[in-house]
Amino acid sequence: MYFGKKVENKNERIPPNQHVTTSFPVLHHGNVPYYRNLHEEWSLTLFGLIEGEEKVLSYDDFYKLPQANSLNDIHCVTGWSKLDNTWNGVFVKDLVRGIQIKPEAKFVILHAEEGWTTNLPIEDFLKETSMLAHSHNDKPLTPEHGYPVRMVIPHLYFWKSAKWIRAIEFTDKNKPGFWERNGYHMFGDPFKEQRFSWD
Ligand SMILES: Nc1nc2c(c(=O)[nH]1)N[C@H]1C(S)=C(S)[C@@H](COP(=O)(O)O)O[C@H]1N2
Ligand SMILES: [Mo]
Repeated sequence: MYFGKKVENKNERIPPNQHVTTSFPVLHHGNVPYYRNLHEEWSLTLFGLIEGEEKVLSYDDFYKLPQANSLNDIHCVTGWSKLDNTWNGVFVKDLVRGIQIKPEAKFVILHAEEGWTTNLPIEDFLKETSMLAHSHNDKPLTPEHGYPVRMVIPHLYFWKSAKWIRAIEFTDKNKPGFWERNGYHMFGDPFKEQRFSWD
């Protein structure tokens, strides 16, 4: 199943002041993690405003969730856009099927390796196009691009798409993440050019 807009005129898909690249730039703060044994070194924790205990998924648990494909465009706040990306992984709606999110949860904080975080409203996290991806264009993610699992939130600037994701926090407060504390926008809609906090 492919999600994503099939707009004939590609120009309509390019947000203002973005240029299209066919390469796949690597952008992040901090170090690339290298895992030797995913079963021992990787897990994904869902915590915060959910009913019951926090939920910890192992690498195997994650791969047992319904697997899907998604097709979309990505837009980096530094100015590049990359069209027609295929991702394989688990849609957020399938990830959260087994948990009960409390109604007070209005925001989500994505936690990655080394304490890196990003924040977004819960409805954007739960959008049908939001995915936890393990592959890009039919190949497993490379360590630089987020192996083993990264977030893909295609409708927001790509800094919201946490690489090396390790936990998802459901919260009632919109706590700024790493780039949001460093001057980037709390929401980050590329079509409204919400790059910096003052935009
Ligand atoms: N964990 C983590 N995820 C991150 C970042 C980061 O610094 N750390 N940078 C973000 C930014 S600014 C961008 S543009 C994309 C880049 O993803 P790519 O390197 O796969 O192109 O990752 C996002 N996810
Ligand atoms: Mo970015």
